[in-house]
Amino acid sequence: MDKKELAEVLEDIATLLEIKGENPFKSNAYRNAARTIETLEKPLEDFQVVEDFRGLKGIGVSIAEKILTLLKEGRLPYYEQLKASIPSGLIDMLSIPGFGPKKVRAVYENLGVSTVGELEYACHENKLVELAGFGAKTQENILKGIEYLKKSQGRFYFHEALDPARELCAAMQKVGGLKKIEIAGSLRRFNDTVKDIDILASAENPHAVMDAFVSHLLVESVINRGDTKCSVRLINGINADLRVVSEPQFPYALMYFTGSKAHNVALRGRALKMGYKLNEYGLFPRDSETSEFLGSEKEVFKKLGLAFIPPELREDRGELEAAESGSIPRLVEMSDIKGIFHVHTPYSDGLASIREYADECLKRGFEYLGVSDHSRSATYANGLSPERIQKQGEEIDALNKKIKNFRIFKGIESDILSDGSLDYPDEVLKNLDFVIASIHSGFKKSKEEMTRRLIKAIENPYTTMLGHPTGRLLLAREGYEVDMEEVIRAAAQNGKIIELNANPYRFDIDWRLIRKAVDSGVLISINPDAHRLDNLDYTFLGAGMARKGWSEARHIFNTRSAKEVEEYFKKRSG
Ligand code: DGT
Ligand code: CA
Ligand code: ZN
Repeated sequence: MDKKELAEVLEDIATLLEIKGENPFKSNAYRNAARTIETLEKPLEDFQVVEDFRGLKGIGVSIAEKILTLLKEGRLPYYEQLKASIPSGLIDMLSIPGFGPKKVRAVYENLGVSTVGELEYACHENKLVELAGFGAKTQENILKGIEYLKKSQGRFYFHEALDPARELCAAMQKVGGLKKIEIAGSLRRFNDTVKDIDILASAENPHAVMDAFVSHLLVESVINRGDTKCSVRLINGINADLRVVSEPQFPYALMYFTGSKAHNVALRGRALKMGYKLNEYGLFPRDSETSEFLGSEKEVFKKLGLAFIPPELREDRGELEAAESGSIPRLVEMSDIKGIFHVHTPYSDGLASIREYADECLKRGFEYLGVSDHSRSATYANGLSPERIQKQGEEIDALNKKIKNFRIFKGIESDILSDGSLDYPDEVLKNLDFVIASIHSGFKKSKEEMTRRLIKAIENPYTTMLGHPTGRLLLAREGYEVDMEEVIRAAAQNGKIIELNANPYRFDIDWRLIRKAVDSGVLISINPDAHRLDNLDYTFLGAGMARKGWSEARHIFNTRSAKEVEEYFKKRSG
């Protein structure tokens, strides 16, 4: 058990106690202990007896004993009994956005509601309108939350599926006689979330490939296995399907299983008009049972009078027309990206130092780095006072002198305050190279107010880019309500950049809106929003999402060279 897991158990205990309505001091004690453990500097090995915890904030004898039991035995009877003492449906309810332990307890005690389904029913019967602490508006929000939960259930974050999919493919690649292997489905199309992993292979010996698949370390159980298809459940809960087809069938099957369904339907319709039947087995001239023999997707598209359509664009959003008229864009690639903005250092809530980020950027072939810690209103994230901005600036100046062929830009991620203004006076902002303006609090305003607030931030002459413009957290929280088309228009008018926050829990701005933004002439910056070194990997995911939004290199701000970026910033500050 590591610190994080330990902290999670303590946090869970606090939540369970709250649901049970026990003394708030008790649940707070566990919550504080969780925080202490999470930020502990000493290794857990240093804690062997209760005395070792002396002096640690929030950890008394009773909690210390429980921690020791967890560390020694990997389980805690107290925790297990606590869990068993309340209906499990109550814990499920906590997944409803905005529905915390106190609300769970209130509906359980007063309405006898103990599952998400019952809660939905109770909302439909207006039972929450009269309940103390609730009301019509809250009831409406709960229903929205349940709707959201239902939609997102059974879906996973993109990177959670991509990493194991790649490992599975790598293992199968080692099997002799393997001809082709590709990830298909929503993963190949770079959807922001996915239901499962689809892999397609062709091989001389399908059974050997399937053996490698089902016996992989990441596989928890085999759901079923036939001659050409098998399905497994991975240890992280994601299902993976492998299909093995003949080599001539491969391009057709790849197209089919890449989807999307809507794209397939449109493509099949086009084929039909041209006198063909198209399916996962082949492309059949009318009245023939023998497929055309075409070696790749590219050739199949060509036969249908189309240029190759990159998988990211296969969503039936005009890609067939573009492929017919030869106007499929040359989509941005990772290799076009020359630097990154938006990293957090220990000055606020990040874990890697400026120097470490710079070295890592150099290693990755980048020319520059833009540091942007949180601003002073973000007290929870240790936001920077003007003095500390100054100090960080001095550190950056020194590093810029020391590190050759690299440039570190000084920035800040400024909170957008509730009235739309930025978090520092102009005297502070004017010394920075760039400002990312983001909303981190006050989500619950009306759509009009939110839109006005964002536009005011965009109009601020010191704002360089708008950070994670809708504030959404995929599978967890819908973004605040905002008229993004108006925001995009304002960004275009004011010559401001919009961030594509490449953190896979956000992917914000949404890919559908990226296309709108670039068509309106707005530059997009693919920002990892890194809080640790390996978060720089997010840049790759962001590039995929930008591709899905039909972006070319010229649409992406950080495909520019360090020199071009410097000039851009200079021109802005006049
Ligand atoms: P997901 O898994 O929900 O994230 O999205 P996909 O697109 O990976 O969907 P999935 O796994 O159900 O199916 C993979 C592909 O197979 C899908 O993109 C298109 C194709 N496909 C599946 N069912 C049908 C169907 O009923 N009709 C057509 N035309 N294609 C289908
Ligand atoms: Ca899929
Ligand atoms: Zn940030």
